[in-house]
Amino acid sequence: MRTKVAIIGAGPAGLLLGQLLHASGIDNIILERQTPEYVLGRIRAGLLEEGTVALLDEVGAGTRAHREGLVHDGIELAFGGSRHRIDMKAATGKTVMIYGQTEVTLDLMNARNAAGLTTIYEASDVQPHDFDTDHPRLSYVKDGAAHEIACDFIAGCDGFHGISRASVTPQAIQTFERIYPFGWLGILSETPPVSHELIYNNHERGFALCTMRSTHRSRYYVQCSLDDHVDQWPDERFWDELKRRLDQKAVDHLVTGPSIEKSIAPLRSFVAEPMRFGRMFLAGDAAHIVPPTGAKGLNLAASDAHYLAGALREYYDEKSSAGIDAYSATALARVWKAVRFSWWMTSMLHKFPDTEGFGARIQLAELDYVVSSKAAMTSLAENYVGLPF
Ligand code: FAS
Ligand code: PHB
Repeated sequence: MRTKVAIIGAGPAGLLLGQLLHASGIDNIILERQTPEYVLGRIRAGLLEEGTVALLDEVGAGTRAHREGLVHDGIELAFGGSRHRIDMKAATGKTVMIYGQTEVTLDLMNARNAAGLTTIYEASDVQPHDFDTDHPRLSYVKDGAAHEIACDFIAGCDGFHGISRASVTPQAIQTFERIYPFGWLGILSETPPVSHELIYNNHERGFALCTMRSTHRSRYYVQCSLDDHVDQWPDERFWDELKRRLDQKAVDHLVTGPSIEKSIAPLRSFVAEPMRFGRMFLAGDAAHIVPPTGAKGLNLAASDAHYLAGALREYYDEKSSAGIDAYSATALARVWKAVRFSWWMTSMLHKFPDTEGFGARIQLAELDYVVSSKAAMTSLAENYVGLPF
């Protein structure tokens, strides 16, 4: 088999890249190790920047998001027993959209199928080869048979635990990492959200986030120990702990119900540099991970896909390598700003082992400054709605 761009991974990065390339007439094939159902079953992000929605529109996969997504003008920060609204639309003219990653992935899968593009699911032992030559290729196994795909370029969109970054010689890559001493325990429930916008809570017992997937499906997170296991958190314990971290108005409006999904995600900041190795490029979680506090993970996957598709379009249409030569630096410039913002939000809102005294006062001073300064609120808002591509 031969294609121009061989993509590893059918998550948001791979699927969006595939559609952007298709829109430019650039042939591509996606290899995915899981089934479509497994990929759709992963409950992850829920908030889209306007730029991400615009990319879905660009590839003809935004219709349902506009119909079903919830457009939010602001968020609330709760600390010290009171809530403070950050009016992001007033500060930036931009909004965000609540629309689950599962739905984004489904819409992109449907767009890809409608275009008759090739996605090989349950492809095992995917291996990138010779990406430091002009003849890169992918090998994989499907139904017990070995296969190869010759290509011009490889896009590693295979997430944090994928094969693409792992295939780079250690001397050629530099990584930067911060692992946080806690995780997020998330629950999905068919209950109306506690508020019409998101509430980020700094509490002495730990962080809590009230978010949603629709007007009848809520998503809540509480900061938990890395030693915790989901089995230790029956629904009743989750709801009790959440109530202890929310202000009274939120507690009064909270509708509890059985969990339809419950999981614990560890939090880390991670960046691999560069994001290009000869004829192999990394995009999305394959290259970087952010703590979900800033809602950036999925949106960074989208901006990487945007940059990489533009670079490859320039290569094929204008016979110029300027775009692909600049891809890594261009993508990393936006990645690091999002990594900084996600680290800052996480540092400001979570209970850290050493924040009993001085650290806790600094957090409250930071929060008090943010909600009482137009400049500080605008800075938070412009990062949250998404910096320009
Ligand atoms: P993905 O991990 O989504 O997709 C990679 C794909 O590659 C997967 O389908 C995988 O099966 C496939 N793959 C891996 N190795 C392969 C191989 N060797 N061969 C073939 N295929 C392979 N972000 C937010 O903004 N907000 C959140 O609340 C949030 N919560 C999260 C919770 C969890 C538990 C996790 C893990 C992430 C969360 N994220 C969140 C971040 C998440 O949304 C990612 O940013 C997003 O999935 C990135 O998309 P991709 O880069 O496509 O990676
Ligand atoms: C979510 O809806 O899952 C979500 C929203 C905002 C975040 C993190 C998660 O910062």
